[in-house]
Amino acid sequence: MNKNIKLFTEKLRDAKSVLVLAHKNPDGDALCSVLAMARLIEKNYHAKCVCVYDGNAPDYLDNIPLRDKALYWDKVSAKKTFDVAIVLDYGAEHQVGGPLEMVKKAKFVIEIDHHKNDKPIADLCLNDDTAEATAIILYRIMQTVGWRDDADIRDLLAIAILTDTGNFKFTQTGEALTVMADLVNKGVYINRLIELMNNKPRKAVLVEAAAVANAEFFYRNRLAVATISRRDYRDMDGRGEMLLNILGQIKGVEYIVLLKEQKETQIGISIRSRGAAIDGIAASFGGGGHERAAGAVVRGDTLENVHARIIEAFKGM
Ligand SMILES: [Mn+2]
Repeated sequence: MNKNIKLFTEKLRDAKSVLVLAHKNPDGDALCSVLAMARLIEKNYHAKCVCVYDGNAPDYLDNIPLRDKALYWDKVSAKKTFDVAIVLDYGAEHQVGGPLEMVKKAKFVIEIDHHKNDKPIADLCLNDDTAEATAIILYRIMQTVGWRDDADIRDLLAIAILTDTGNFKFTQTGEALTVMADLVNKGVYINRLIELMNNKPRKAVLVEAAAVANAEFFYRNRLAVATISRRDYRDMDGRGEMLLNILGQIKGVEYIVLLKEQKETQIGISIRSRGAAIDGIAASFGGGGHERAAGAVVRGDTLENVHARIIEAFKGM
C-alpha cells in the first residue's frame, strides 16, 4: 500500500467526524463519489460522515442510492469543525462553493480528483488525472485497502462511471470497462441504473430539445452551437448532456458547444469533441476539463459576446 493511502486510512481511523463533498452543481461522478465515500467510511471506520453539496443537485440523480444523505451545505452549521474533510471530483478551489470555509477549518483535508489541477487545496492529495472518473480512484483505493462494500456502494460507483464516461463513450484507457466488469460480476445491473436516471422534469427535456432544434452550424457544419437563454436556463436539469449527445450524432459535426445564459453576464460553456482536443479552448475561457469534454463559466460578458468569441476560438480547428 503506498504511503499516501496508508496516511488516508490512518486519518479515517482516528477521525470522529468527516465532511464529504465535491464540486458545486454536482454531476453523477461528484454526487455518487461523495455518497459512496461516506458509506465506505461508515462501513469500515467509526467516524460519522456529513455529505454536503452546493448549487443544484439534478433531478435525474434523485433516485440514486443514499441520495437523502447529501444535504444542502447551509443545513450544516458553519461553526462545526470536522476532523477530516474529503473533497472529491472538485476541479478547482472556486468550484467548491459554499462549503469552502468548512473545508478550510477542518483539521485535515484530503482530496481525491481526476481533474487537471495545479493548485490543490488539501493536506493529502490522492489525485490522478488519467482516471476516467473520480469513482475509479475511489474503487482503486477500496481494492488496495480491502474495504468492505455493499450493493449501494457498487451501484453508486457504477453510476459515477456511466455518467462521467457518457456510458463508456469517452473511455480511453479501458479502465472504466474493467472496473465495471467487476461491479457487474458482483451484481450491478447497468440497464436498471440508466433507467433510474431517466427522471428529468418534462420542462427540462423540452428546453434541451428546443435548443437542439434551434442550433446553429459553422465551419462547413463541423461546429454545432446551441444556446439556452436565461429564461430557459432555470428549467434545465444537469448540464445539457442529452442535447450535446443529439447534436453529436449529426453527420460531419466534430465539435459541439452549448452556451448557457446563467445570469445576464454569466455564461456557462460546455464543449464536446469528436475530433481534436478542446480542453485548451475551455482553458482560454478560464475553464478546463478533459480532452473531449470540457467547459467554462465566463463572468462579466454577455451571451452575444461569448457566442462570437467561441465561434472565433474554433477558427482553424
Ligand atoms: Mn468526474
